[in-house]
Amino acid sequence: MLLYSNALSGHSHRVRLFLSLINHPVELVEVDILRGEQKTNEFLKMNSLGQIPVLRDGDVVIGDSNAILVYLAKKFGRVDWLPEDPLGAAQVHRWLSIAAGELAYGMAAARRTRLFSAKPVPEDVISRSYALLNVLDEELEQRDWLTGRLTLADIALYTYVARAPEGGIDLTSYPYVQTWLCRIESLPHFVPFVKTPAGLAAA
Ligand SMILES: N[C@@H](CCC(=O)N[C@@H](CS)C(=O)NCC(=O)O)C(=O)O
Repeated sequence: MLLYSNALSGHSHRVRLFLSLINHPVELVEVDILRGEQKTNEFLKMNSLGQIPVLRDGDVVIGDSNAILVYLAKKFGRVDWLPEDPLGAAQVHRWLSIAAGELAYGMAAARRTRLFSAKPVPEDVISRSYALLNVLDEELEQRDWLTGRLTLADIALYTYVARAPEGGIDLTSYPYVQTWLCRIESLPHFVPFVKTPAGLAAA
């Protein structure tokens, strides 16, 4: 199994984290996204959107971090991570949508702006980030895990919430979010995501 990824990519880390937690080996292929390796003709044949991560599993090639998480859970029959009952499945998919929506255009975008551009983080990105943090903190006050038990939902949200301070988003007023991050970091086989200079300066 090969994972085309980049060490600075939270979407890539999401997949690496899940593979590590289920103790499945993967070979990482580093894609230099700053030099545009994800836009070469060869790469576009794997993912026409020209994005990482991409998983290659024999003849199977899948782009999109959340799609890869679903593939892996299904392939390994891990109904603990992706329940099959209608409500359990819907609860996980709700958070996968939030990861691809409010999280991607909020905390992930804030970090990307601070890391890769000299421009300030736009106001709408900041307000979207705090709106999601308010929702997360309220929900995590009621339960330890996003859907009530540890699932792909927690994995999909973890990385960019953990590194929100790198985008200038302050987590100190969100105690339940912080406890949830620690809970994930305490799992056996947890692999950390890189801390960038922007994050270290913010810490
Ligand atoms: N929805 C995609 C988003 C992936 C994404 O935004 N990847 C970024 C790196 S974190 C990327 O490939 N950026 C380079 C580009 O878009 O050219 C997923 O979940 O995998």
